[in-house]
Order: sequence, then structure tokens, then C-alpha cells
Amino acid sequence: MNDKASFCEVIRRDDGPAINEETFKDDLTRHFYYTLGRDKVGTSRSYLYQALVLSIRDQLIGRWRASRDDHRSQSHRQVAYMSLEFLMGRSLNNAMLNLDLEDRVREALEQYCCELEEVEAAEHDAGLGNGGLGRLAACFMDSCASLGLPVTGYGIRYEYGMFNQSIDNGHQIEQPDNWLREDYPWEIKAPDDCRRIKFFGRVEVYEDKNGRQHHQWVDTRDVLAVPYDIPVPGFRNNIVNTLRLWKSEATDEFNLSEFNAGSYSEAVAQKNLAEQITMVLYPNDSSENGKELRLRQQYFLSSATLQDILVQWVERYGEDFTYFSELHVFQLNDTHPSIAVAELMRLLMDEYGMSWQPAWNITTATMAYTNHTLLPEALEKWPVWLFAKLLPRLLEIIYEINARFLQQVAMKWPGDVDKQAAMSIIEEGDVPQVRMAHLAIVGSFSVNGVAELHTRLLREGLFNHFDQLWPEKFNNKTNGVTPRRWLHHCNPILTQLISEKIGTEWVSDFSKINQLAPFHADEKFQQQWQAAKFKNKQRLALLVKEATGVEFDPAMLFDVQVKRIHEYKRQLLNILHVIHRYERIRLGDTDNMVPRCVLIGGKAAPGYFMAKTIIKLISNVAATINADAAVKPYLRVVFFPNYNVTAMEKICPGTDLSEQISTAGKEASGTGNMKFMMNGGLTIGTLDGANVEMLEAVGQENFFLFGARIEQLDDIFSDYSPNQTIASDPELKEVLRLIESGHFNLFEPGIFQPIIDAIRSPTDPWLTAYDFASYIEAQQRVDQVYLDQSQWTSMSILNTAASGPFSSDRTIREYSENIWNL
Ligand code: 26W
Repeated sequence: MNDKASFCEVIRRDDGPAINEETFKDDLTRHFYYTLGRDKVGTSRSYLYQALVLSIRDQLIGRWRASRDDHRSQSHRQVAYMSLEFLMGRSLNNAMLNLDLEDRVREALEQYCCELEEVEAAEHDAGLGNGGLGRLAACFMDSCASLGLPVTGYGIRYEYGMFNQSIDNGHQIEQPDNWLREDYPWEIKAPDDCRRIKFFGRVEVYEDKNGRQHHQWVDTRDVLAVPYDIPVPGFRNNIVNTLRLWKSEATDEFNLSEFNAGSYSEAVAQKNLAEQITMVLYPNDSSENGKELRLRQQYFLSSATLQDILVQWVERYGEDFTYFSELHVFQLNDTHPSIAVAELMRLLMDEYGMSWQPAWNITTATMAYTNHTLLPEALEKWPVWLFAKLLPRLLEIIYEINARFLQQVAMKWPGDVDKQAAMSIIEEGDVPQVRMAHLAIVGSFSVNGVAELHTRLLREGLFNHFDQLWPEKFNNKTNGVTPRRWLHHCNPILTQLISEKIGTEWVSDFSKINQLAPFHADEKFQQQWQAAKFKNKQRLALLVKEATGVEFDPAMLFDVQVKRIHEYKRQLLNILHVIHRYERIRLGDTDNMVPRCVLIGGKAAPGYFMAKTIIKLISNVAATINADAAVKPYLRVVFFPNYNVTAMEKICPGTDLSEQISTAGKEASGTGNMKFMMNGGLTIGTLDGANVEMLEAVGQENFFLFGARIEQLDDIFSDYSPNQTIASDPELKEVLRLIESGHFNLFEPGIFQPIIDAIRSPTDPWLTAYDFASYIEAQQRVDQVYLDQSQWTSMSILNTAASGPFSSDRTIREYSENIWNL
């Protein structure tokens, strides 16, 4: 072997040097001094953070390459997890945990007289997601790497992630999240792999010499997709997967007419349009407002990702796609990337010359769709005219898919035109629309919901016709969260206690967590468990003090609801209970009342008026209550600003009571509920989403259940009269009277009227008044149990012990075995 070849060999086979304390220290210094050109640490920890990440990245690179080569060279199936959102949060601690580097890092930092925690705090959250769906994608990435599965995440590198929320006089203010300002040292740009994405233009049809028709999408305005790769290390298994995020850039072609007319600067400025595509994450988590730019984002991600995989395929196997579907799966995270169904058809036919049927066989054997919501307003539809303008070739293909699909429907239900209209991918009407969920179902071999109840409701309701046509496509994959971040990393105190008791295997095999159960009544263990919770409450109290100025007393019960603000999640019900308690305290009715600190946090979509009004109500109620010295021993309330992944890492370990109180049938699964459970939080909740399975796992007696159930809803709505409910419930009546009297808005008359009207409306879909009494009763049970600390602690231990099934490792194993067939 000549020198050059052996060098290449070394580069290729290098698994990364064994981690050595001395070289690690040197790496850190080298990056700080040379790569970043710094000599003083100064007050900002930002450079030290960056140098540290670069040093850790060095440790990852060899393993990363080895993992990638492995995926590409071996003939087993691989998955592209396609998602418009990846809510990764911080990565430093996770990487150190998974590589077992913490001790070395601490030592290396000593020379800078700097604590690891300070450096960690310099990392900006990668907030490229809205809420549950985006965070789920991030947990899945961790589990796939930790299980050694060949899964690559594909998403968008938004310049601005989820907005930062501040609260001004109780109102939400949105501020841009410029998370890339100081560079993001985890990412590596890969310009070699950039792809070209078409928009606008028109379709030309021509016949080849064999008389076969071909379509050509021409006169397009093209944009480049440039990938940035982020390493995703598995838990202590030497595997490093990839999250590939696409950034849009202008091509180097100018608008020549303008250019020649002397408008050089204007022609260059036009390039901005291309870069707009990946500028900002849409901050809506439940309603689609049909913005053109959003459709551009969706197509941009879908096309770039599919091209990426097809180009790699052709490099390796040429243009023979016979075995393509045996080696690839595309998992669509909700309908957001579902235009991929039509795009894969286009690429196979127009770019690689395939005819319809083989291309369709490949498409329907590789696409799989996950649904995350039953809310009708969240089901994406795009006007046909918009498609015709922006993606004309894609619209043609969608029409053809639909025509063939409707023939199938007609065969199954001859003459049933209503069914055809209901199932059609195109919704007729004044403004005809493309129904993206229908496109996703028709084009996929698998359709899954995210909790047992959710999947049942999908099959019986929303997608019932499709279930009758293709029952074999439907399946459930109950969500989970990664126990590395959501227990090990975020709760070191409890982690140590658990590991002392049952060893450390639970970190990689979370089913083992149930070995804690036998100790639930052990007095000494209970005391240790309580002490751990107390410390975590102290840590949370500090955070609350910093963020709001309000003192939380760790001796009180910490009652927490954090999630996006939405009417169906019923933060309103929560605050009604708070007001009720406040009333009782004012009346001196405090016998056996457990002192509580109530924390509510979450972002409202900027255009969601009711959600913003609910934030204002919570803030005003909090201000009134916290200002009342007589109330302080019993009740304190905050609206916690800018709730995000990093905040949750301190919130969930310090929580006693987790509020999961959505109207039955509305929350697809929930995942925050699982994080609290892992950390020994007790749940007060409805029979909704994954709460149902959590309750089954831990037992009724260890869960505070309340509220209307799905089976009752039809009955309830048939003669719902909230005003009667209110009139006959003195407690609810009093709570509403207090709000209506202006007690919480003395100088802002009328601002809460929309909320009052909503509660009093006979068509209130969220059943706030209906569930009030049952909620108050459940909260009463919470107090009773809490007074018996031994019983509470036993329940807390049993909750953690029963949280095994809610690890995303379990979820991903199920995806792998039943959908991906890896
Ligand atoms: C197009 C606007 C839009 C954006 C995001 C519509 C819908 C969404 C998501 C589907 C909202 C979402 O995050 N859904 C949540 O997904 C979680 C993960 O499966 C579930 O746990 C939550 O119950 C569900 O609300």
C-alpha cells in the first residue's frame, strides 16, 4: 500500500483517539487559543463553551464517520425521519453524558477557574420547534442513536427558532430568537451535498421516440438547499447518528435582464427572497393559516431530503431502483412534509425516467405517516391555486394520485359519491383545497397515532373511511421521552439515589426502573426520596425567583402546568381552581389546606387571541394573590416566562403535582406528562392521550383522575348549559363572580369578558364549567394525600417505578420492529 492509500485508510478507519485527559486539556486550549483566537477568559463564557464543544466534537468525529460509513455500506434498511421541527434544546451536557466525559471536562476546565455549569449556561437552546411534536423528534433522535439504529433526522435550519417570550404587564411579548448569533459549534456545513429546489415555472409535455409522454418542469426559479450536519451521539455505544438541517441559499444565477439593465444591486438583492425560506420557524402549533412561505418550507425540506437520498442511491447502485424500497423508509412527522409523497413520484418519473406504477410502488412502500393531532383546525390544507402557482408539476401528480385513488374508492363502494367526496385528496368548494392528511394516508404503507386512545379515535372518527379501506395501514405507537435527558441529566440527585438502590442499568434499559417499586414503603428510602425532591424544589425556587421575583417555598406543594397555551389544554380550569383557593383563604376556610405554589408556563401562538388573554388572566390573578400578605402562607402563583426545554430540565424534577387536564379526546398523547412521572411527580389529569396508559401503568390509586370521559361527551353536549351548572355550584359561581366583578382587572375594565363568555357558552367545546366541580374534588384529594407525606412519597416512588413504558427507547423499538423493519 502506498503512503497516500494508507493515509486514506487511516482517515477512514479512525474511530477517534481514546479519550486522554492530557490531550483533552490540550484540545481545549488549542481551540480556545487558536481556533477561536482568544487569550483571556473574561466574563463571557461563550468562547470557552465553544472551545469545549469543538474539543468534544473532535472526540465524536471519528465515530461519526464510522457510523455513517456503516449505514451506507451495509445492506440494511435506513430511515429518514422528516420533520419541520426538532426541538433539541442544549446539547453539551447530553454529549458529555453519552460519551462519559464529564469528569474529564471538569478537570480540563479547572485551568480556566470555571465551573462546568457556568459554561453550560452559555449554550443557547436549539429551539427549532413549537412543542410536543418537535421535542418528540429530538427524543427520538436520542433513542435511535442509543439503540444503534440507522436513522437520520432531516429538518430545517431556521435562522430564528421559537420566539422568546417575555411578559409585560401580564401580556405576552414575542422577541426574535437569534440562536445562531454566536455560531453553533455543533454543526458542520456540507456544501458538497447541496441540492437544487425548483419553484414556480410551468410544465412541458413531450413524447420520446417510443411515443411515451414525459413531463418537464421548466422556467423555474430555483433555490439551493445547503445541509448542515449535527452529530447525535448514542448513549455510550460509540454510535453517532446525524441530524441534517437544510438552509436555503440563492443560486449564483442573476436575473439577467435586470443585471444587464444596470440594476446589479437590485439583482443581487433579489437573492434575499431565496434566503427567506429558512429564515423563521412558524410559531403555530395547532392552526395552519395557509401562508405561502410555510408551503415553500415544506416543499423545500421534502425535495432536498428525497434528492439527498436518491443521489446517494444512484452513486452507489446506478439508476436501478429495484431494491430501493427494501433499503429506505421515510417517516413523515405529521403532514408537514407530506408533499414528499408527490415529490418522490416526480423525482422517480421526471428525473429518473420511471413510469407511474413502479414509481408508485416505491412511494407507497417507503412512506410512513405519523398523525399528532385530532383538532380539525390543525389538519393542513393548501389552496389548489397556490399549488398551481408554486408547485405546478406537483399539483398534476397529486391530481393523478387522486384520480387513481378515487377509482379504488368507487370499486369498494360503488355509487357512493359522498364517500368519494369525503375521502378525496381534493376538497371541492369555493376555494378548492389539497388535503395533506389524505395525501399522506393514500401515499403511505403505515399510518400511526401517538397513544392508544388517540389511535382508536383516529380509526373510529377522523380517518374512519380510510380505516375501512385499509385497516392494515393503521397502528399505534405510544409516545415516549428519553430517560437520559429527562431523568439522568436533569435530575442528578434522584439519579444517584436510584442507582444506589437498583444499579445503573436502568439508564440504557429503562424497563428496569420498575425495580424501585418494592421500596415504595421503605421508610429510610422514602426519607431519601423526599430529601431529593426537596433539593430539586429549592433549585426550582431559585429559578422562579430569578425569572419572576416571586419566592416559592420548598416546604409548600409545587403544582405545575407547563405546555403551549391552548384552550383545549385548559390552563383556564387551572386558574379557576387557583381563584377558588384564594377565595377559601380569604374566607378563613384553611383547615387541612395544603400550602401551594402554582406555576403555569407556556407560549401562545402570536395570533391566538384567547390564549393570550388566558396568559393575561393568569398574570393578573398571580399579581393579586402574591400581593396579599394574608394569602402568602397558603398560596403563591406565577406565570413563568419563556418556558422552553432548558427550563423544563429544572421544572420537572422540582414538581410535586403535574397538571394534565385537557378536555377528553383533545390531547393526542402529551409527553410532558411522562417527564413529570419519571421524576416522581403525581398527576392530576383527565382520561386523555397517554394519561390513560400512565394511569393503567401506575394504578388508579396513584393518580388523581377527574373529568368527563370520551364516552360521555355526546350526552353532555346534547344539552349542555354552563349557566345552569354555574348557578347550581356555589363555588364556581363565586369564582366567576370574582372575575366578573373586575377584582383582577381593576384598571383594565372588560378585558376578561371573552373568557367569561367562553365559559358560559353552551357550545364551549372545552367543557370548563362542566369539569370544574370534579377538578376541585380531585384537588381536594391531592391535599388530603399530601398531608400524609409517607403516602405521598410512596405514590411518588411508584410513579417513577411505573414510568418504564414511557421511555422513547420503547417507542422507537416499536417503530423499528413494526414499521421500519430494521
Ligand atoms: C400546521 C400547524 C401545526 C403545527 C404543529 C399543526 C399541528 C402541529 C402539531 C401537530 C402540534 C403538536 O405538537 N402536537 C402534539 O404532538 C405531541 C407529540 O406526538 C403530542 O404528545 C401532543 O399531544 C400533540 O398535541
